[in-house]
Amino acid sequence: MQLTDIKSPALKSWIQQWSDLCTPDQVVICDGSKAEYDACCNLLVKAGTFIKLDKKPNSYACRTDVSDVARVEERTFICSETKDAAGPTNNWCAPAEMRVTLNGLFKGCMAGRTMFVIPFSMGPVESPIAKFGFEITDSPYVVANMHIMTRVNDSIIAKVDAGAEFVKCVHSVGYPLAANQPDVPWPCAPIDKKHITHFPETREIISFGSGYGGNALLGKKCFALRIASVQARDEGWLAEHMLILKLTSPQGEVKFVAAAFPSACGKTNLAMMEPNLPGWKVETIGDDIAWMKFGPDGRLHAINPENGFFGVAPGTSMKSNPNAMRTVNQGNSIFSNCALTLDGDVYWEGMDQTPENCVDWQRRPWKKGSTAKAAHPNARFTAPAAQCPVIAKEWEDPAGVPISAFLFGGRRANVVPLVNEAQDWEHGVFLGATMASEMTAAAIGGAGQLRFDPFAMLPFCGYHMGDYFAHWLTVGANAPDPSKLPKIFYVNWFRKNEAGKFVWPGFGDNARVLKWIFERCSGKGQAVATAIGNLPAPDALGLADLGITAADQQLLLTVDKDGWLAVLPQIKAHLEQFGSRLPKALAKQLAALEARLKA
Ligand code: SAT
Ligand code: MN
Repeated sequence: MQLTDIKSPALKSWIQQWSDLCTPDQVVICDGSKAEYDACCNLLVKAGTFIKLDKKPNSYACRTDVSDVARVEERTFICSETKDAAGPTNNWCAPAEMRVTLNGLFKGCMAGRTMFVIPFSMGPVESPIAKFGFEITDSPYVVANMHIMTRVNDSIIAKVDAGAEFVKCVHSVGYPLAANQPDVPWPCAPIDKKHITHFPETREIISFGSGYGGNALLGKKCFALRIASVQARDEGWLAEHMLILKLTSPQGEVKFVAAAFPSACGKTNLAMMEPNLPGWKVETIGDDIAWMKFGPDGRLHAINPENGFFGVAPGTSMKSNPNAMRTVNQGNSIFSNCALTLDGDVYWEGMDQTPENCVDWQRRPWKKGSTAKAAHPNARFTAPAAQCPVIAKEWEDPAGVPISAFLFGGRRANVVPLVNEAQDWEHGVFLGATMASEMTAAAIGGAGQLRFDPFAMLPFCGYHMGDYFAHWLTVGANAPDPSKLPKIFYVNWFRKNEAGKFVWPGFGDNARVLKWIFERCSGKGQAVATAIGNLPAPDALGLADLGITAADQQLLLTVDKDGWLAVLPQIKAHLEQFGSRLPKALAKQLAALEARLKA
């Protein structure tokens, strides 16, 4: 396919305009084929970016520049027309001003490189919940990863020619090549030149200077969360930072659950969990993002807009997440910033076996027992979702799956019990809006200070967070049948006792909590109403065989009123930052919680 074959004037002129500015050597319209994927990987092997693995079929290890290893939140901007529209939790820049900056940065930035134009769909192409995007990029690493993470398909061009909408994504590594200048294995720009920018009103993403993860694979956080959250607000649906799982009871009854947790709280592990409960089954729909709309049945239906997993490698093992290991072991995967074993496999901290020797993520020799990390802590695997041995058969259903329950949670050593059911939708929105994790002693603020991450959307909401809360309330209020709204729960797998030990085993035993949630959604499952919500009745979780002491069970299953009263001022201060845009209903919820705790 050539640029001249594209009929849509909007698409064609957009590509032409960027190619004129970036001056690449050539423009390639991608088709999503296996041949194209292989060609990109071969190109990357030749460039020294990729190393083909001997031990995993069709898989590659990749090392980035040491300065380009994670998302850069301080270089991420929401360029809405007004600062107020971006709200207090986003970096804002006036769109006109940012466009001047970006024009300067992009001028000639693809010299000596190929400009790829990637047509992709977030979600199954035929789904009424899916959306299309085009990503312009000068990085074959991005093309290869987008092949796994999204549905790259040139049939989307005909749909856009026929009038379908698309989100415009532009990316450059920001490392032009002069004539005869040799390339480096990981081209990128210095930190002060990196810009991850979003223009919500025009549904545009423009990203400069980084080749990594969420900075460069623009379908993921930039489109599927920051831009999609704005589309969802405008169009009356939800774009959320949530895993989606399918839960089947021993009787064969099925419920779908979506869960929002901040980074490093085990979303991928929960999505692929092997239950420690005979007869119960967990299968995966998605591990990071959920898009949800009401279906004709009046229920909220979710799709996973992604096509693969971009999972954190360190800590992933046959013990913590066997199904993730089985997924990557099938091959067809890209490993970024992992260590390389001498026999051509990857290694990371927390894996089941540690090799005597390997080459670390910075290409230095590494020995077992070394204090330095072999893999970067944010090392990632990119793997096709279809390869997951527990992928649910419904995962590509264009209609999405009907959600019965939402789970929210964070890492809380104190105060917050194992599981708590919201009294109703509005109370559930309050729980989502006040989601928090404790900061460790190492972080600024110190131990015991809460870091609030509402709905796990803090770095991903493309507009004012106060308006986002209001949107959640509106979705509940406008539900075609309020009795069919998902029930909302708050969970905490990370409670510790006075000895500083985790009191909940987690992992496969989290299924016991899922079981109770399942039963609550069926109108069964015993609960007691408390000041903070509905907690499992004694024995409702059936913990007898877990060997948890009575004192520790108390921590998991009762309300620490003094602890709650002590954190209320932090919750209050958190909500107050949204000023007049904090929905009245949430201020009311806070006052009611305080009254119940003091009663
Ligand atoms: O780099 S990503 O944004 O894709 C992953 C993450 O940081 O959560
Ligand atoms: Mn995520």
